[in-house]
Amino acid sequence: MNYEILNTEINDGIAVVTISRPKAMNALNTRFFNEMDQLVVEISANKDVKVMVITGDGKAFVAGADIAEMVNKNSEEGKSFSELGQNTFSSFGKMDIPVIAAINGFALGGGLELAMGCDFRLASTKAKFGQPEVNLGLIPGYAGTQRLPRLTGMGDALYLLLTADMIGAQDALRMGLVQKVFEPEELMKETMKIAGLIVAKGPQAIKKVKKVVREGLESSFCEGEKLEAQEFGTLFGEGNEGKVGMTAFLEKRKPEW
Ligand code: CO8
Repeated sequence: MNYEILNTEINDGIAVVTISRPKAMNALNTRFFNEMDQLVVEISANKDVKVMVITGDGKAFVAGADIAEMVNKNSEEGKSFSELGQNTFSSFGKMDIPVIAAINGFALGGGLELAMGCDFRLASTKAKFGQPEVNLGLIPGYAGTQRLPRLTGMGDALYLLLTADMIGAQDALRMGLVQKVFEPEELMKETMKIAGLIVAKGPQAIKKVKKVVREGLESSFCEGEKLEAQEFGTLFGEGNEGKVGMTAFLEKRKPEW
């Protein structure tokens, strides 16, 4: 595919994907979703990539779904556009590798929903967050109504959804919407450091942490425990990662995955 909106650079096991439609504040259109779906397939098939980072070009991370594209949609088309984005953002959670959002600027509406589909979020002190859909007579359509309360709790989620207030990085940190905040010029450097920590770990263990946490949250505690025990067990046995990691520890050397 010829990518027009997504620029990808792969170095040292980390794929940095930059969303670039700066004239429209990186707003999400159909072309974006088609490109992202294809990229997820390609990155998932590339065994050299251990972490994916998503960031934005210019002063926005993503300022939402493309309002100019949405304005003329009818009810059926609106629903399809919602499902298109829901599927794309859910696909990040199904990838074996962690997906990190590096939020450089505005993360509004669909932009915040994109970030919430990632495994965790790092932000610049300049980042701004909000769900401004009610300003437009809309509600979030890319699972924002579902992911936001799961991340922040119901009070902060309903505050953001009902008031459309745009908040800064420190408030987002307090709400648990982002995990760390850095000065703008440090954001990518620090993101790469954090991604590098993950690259060095056992890839099977990383994959299973993500799977057990995500699937566990969708099931009961007891079912989650069973899944954990089952996946824990798979890491033992000849040649499996647990043996490699524990043997390396006992022999006082670095593991070779
Ligand atoms: N869609 C399309 N174009 C946009 C968007 C957007 N979401 N955001 C900004 N732009 C465009 C502007 O129209 C402007 O274009 P032009 O230069 O041609 O006039 C350009 O980007 C620059 O924007 P501004 O001049 O407004 O820049 P400012 O720095 O003054 O303001 C803001 C930046 C605060 C980000 C402002 O642009 C803004 O408020 N944008 C809209 C934010 C918003 O409401 N986002 C939510 C959109 S709805 C949504 O995301 C729902 C998701 C679920 C959809 C479900 C499917 C049906």
